[in-house]
This record gives sequence, C-alpha cells and structure tokens, in this order.
Amino acid sequence: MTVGLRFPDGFVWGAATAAYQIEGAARDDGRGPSIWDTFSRTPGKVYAGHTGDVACDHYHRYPDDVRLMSDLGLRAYRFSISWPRLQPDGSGPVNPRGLDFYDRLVDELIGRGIDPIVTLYHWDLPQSLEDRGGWTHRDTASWFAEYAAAAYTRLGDRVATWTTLNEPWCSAYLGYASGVHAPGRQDPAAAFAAVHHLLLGHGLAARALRAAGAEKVGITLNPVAVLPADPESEADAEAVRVVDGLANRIFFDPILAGGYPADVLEHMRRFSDLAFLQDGDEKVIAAAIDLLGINYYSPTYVAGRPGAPGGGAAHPGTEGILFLPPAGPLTDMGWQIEPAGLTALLERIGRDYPTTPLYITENGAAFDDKPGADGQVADADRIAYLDGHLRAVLTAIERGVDVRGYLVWSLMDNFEWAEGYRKRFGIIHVDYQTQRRTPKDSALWYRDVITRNGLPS
Ligand code: PNW
Repeated sequence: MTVGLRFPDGFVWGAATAAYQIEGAARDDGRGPSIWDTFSRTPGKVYAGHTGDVACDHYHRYPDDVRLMSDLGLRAYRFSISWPRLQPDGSGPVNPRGLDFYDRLVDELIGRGIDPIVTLYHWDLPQSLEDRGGWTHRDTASWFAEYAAAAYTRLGDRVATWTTLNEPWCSAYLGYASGVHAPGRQDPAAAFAAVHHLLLGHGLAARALRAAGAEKVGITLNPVAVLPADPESEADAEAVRVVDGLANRIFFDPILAGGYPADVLEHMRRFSDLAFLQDGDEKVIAAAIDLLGINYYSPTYVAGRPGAPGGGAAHPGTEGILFLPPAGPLTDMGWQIEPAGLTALLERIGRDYPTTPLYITENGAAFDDKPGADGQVADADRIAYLDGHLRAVLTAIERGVDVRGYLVWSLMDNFEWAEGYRKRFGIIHVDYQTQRRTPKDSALWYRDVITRNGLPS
C-alpha cells in the first residue's frame, strides 16, 4: 500500500529551540552563569563577540512566541530547560523563580494544545560545575540526575516527554577536543571522559525520571551520516567503520546495545587509560528508553588515504582518513544539502537498533534571509530543503523505519553558538534590533504541511 506523500496518522509535527539560543535574560530571576556565558564573553570565541545575554528575549516574550506556534498549527514544541536557571550553582538548592518560568511556558503551551517536549541539557552547563571539572568529572553525572529529578518534580504532571541530552557528540568533542564550543578545552582524553560521563548522566537521569513516573524518556543524538567516497573501496569502508565507531556507535551501543563496542574501546585507549569506566556503568547507561531523537543536517563522506590528516581535533585518531570537503549545493553554514543522507541514516538505525521509536528532533537549514520590501521573507531555498528532507523521512517510513515525528530546527532565528546571530535557521525571522518576529514563507508552507499531514505533490 502506498501512502503517497502523506505521513502516518498521528505523526507529530513541531519545531525546536534551546534555552541559551533564544531566552536571553541571562541575569534575571537568580539564573547562574553557564559555560556558554563564560565562553561567549571570552574575546575571539564567538563571531563578533555575540552573546546570549538578550538573544530573542524569549524569556519575556514567550506568550507571543507560543501564540505564533499556535498560528502555525504546531502540535509539539521541543525546548530545553536552562540548568543554571534551576540550579544557579549546578547542585544543591533549586531556584524556584527559574522553575516558575518553565511552569508558565508549559501552561501556555498546553493551553494552546501544543505538546511540550523537554530537553534537559542543551549545552548550558552551570559554570560552577565546569570549575569542578565539568563533564570530565564523574560527579557531574549524578548532579545532572538530581537536576533532572528537580525539573520533573515541578513539571512532570504536565510534560509527558523528557529527553536527557542534546547531541552529546557536540558537548564532548566540540567542547573538550576541538574547543570550538564551550568550555573550549582541547584535550582528546578529556573528551572521552566527557563522552562517558555524559552517557552515565543520561543513564542516571533516565532512571531517576522513570522512578519519578515519567511517561516517555529518551535522548537526542546527532549521528554522523558517514558515507564512503567510493562505495566499492575497501579502504573507504574501513574509514567509515572508524568514523562511525567514534561518532555513532560510541553512543548508540552503550545506550541501546548494552555497552561500548570493542573497537571503540580500543580507539579510546590510544588517548586514555579509561579509568573513568567503572563496573556497573554500562548497565546504568543501558537504561531502557522510549524514544530516540535524531538530529540531521548534512552527510559526511570519508575515504581511507594513507597520510591524510584526518578530521581534525573533533575526530581524535582519524589520521589516514580523508574527510571530503562539502560538495554541491550548500547551506549558509557551508553544509552539503543531501536528503538521501537522512534516509540512509534512518534505515541504518532502524536496522541496527530496531526497537526504539525515532523522532527527527532537529532538521533545517541556515540561509541568508532578509525581509523584502513587502516585509515578507521569501526563503524558497529553505522550503526546498525541508521538502526534500521530509520526502527522505517518508521514504524511510515506507521502507519500514519507525519514525514518529519531525521537529524543524528552528522555530525562530537565534544564537547559533560560535556563529553568533549571523546564521539564521528559523522559519520565523527575528529582527534583533526590534525583536520583531516575521514568519518566513517556509513557516506558512510548514503550516500547510501540518494541516494536510503531508507534502504538496
Ligand atoms: C545542532 N557540527 O548543533 C544543535 O543541536 C543546535 O543547537 C544548533 O543550532 C543546530 O544543530 C544547528 O547548528 C550542531 O559542527 C552544531 O557538526 C555543530 C555541529 C553539529 C550540530
């Protein structure tokens, strides 16, 4: 039976954001500093010295923003909770005024029939925890579980879906190995310790949420859609295996298959004595989950080439592997546009880890959008990107992969980490001078997709 361009009944349509990227109000109501405050205020780390101090001022404008979501017909909204709003020092007493904000936001969403999907950690570690070692320090995993329980206690009566981490690949490798993200450390051994403690934090938090009664618990990963430059080449297949281990199986296998793969342990041992890996950890990390969030933007092509420099500091131990430069049509991030990469990735996950329902928790594109003379933002390139990737999702579903929902990145233009405000991912345009929001053409197109539960053919 062909489903044409329609999605399965009950498919979840929504949009995603993250606290530090949109909230602003960095010093309001007792919020403590996070590693992204420190990093963005350090000269040279973020484009043009941009910070999240004001961002989209969503902290004050959330009722208007939720109204916009409702106008677009969103069924779900994925946002993250700022840990340092809840616990200014990262552990210990909870700041009730920080929780109040999320309480009001959740009520606003529910009042408009929009399902809240919470991300507990989208990269804004409390600075005082980084001062104690951050994710290289084992206790951070336990503090994270305490924070998760505190958030659940207040919001769990209204929020059904809880995800622990967003993209631990970025937190560990960009934060601790290449240093292009906060906290900006450059030490591969620290990055592997961070990988493990992030995973352990996920497992402990999942257990705490479950014990407290959470309906659905999950995690969001950004698996690298790694493809061989030459599908016939054995050397390229070997390069794929290495990069897939380092970027993907290092997360998938502990979470979904009971432990780290032997080849990945061996890879890590080249940089670390693995003293962080203790008896029983893998059992904690393998806590059952109800959903797996997948963030996809672009594929990565690799080739086995003796003497090639490898993928740089974010890919420790990949010397001898050539990471091909992006080719063909690119987004404003310089990322290659290739929807087939998403189908391939989903099919692979569906095959190797078949029992977990998948949600696309992020997919989208940055383009250099500007309002025209009529005030509208004509972003045909973004519509084409989203249309192509939704077709790719549909293809995977037709081939039997259990994909339950799609959340576009992002609801609105926002602080794009090291790129500051110069990269625009929103389906809603934000004028940062006036904080004026303008739904782009893609937002109106998306509203139509949601209404018909499918794509215009
Ligand atoms: C994701 N990379 O970040 C994040 O979850 C979002 O907060 C972010 O705004 C979005 O994608 C767009 O960048 C990534 O360098 C940042 O491979 C960098 C990379 C991947 C994902």
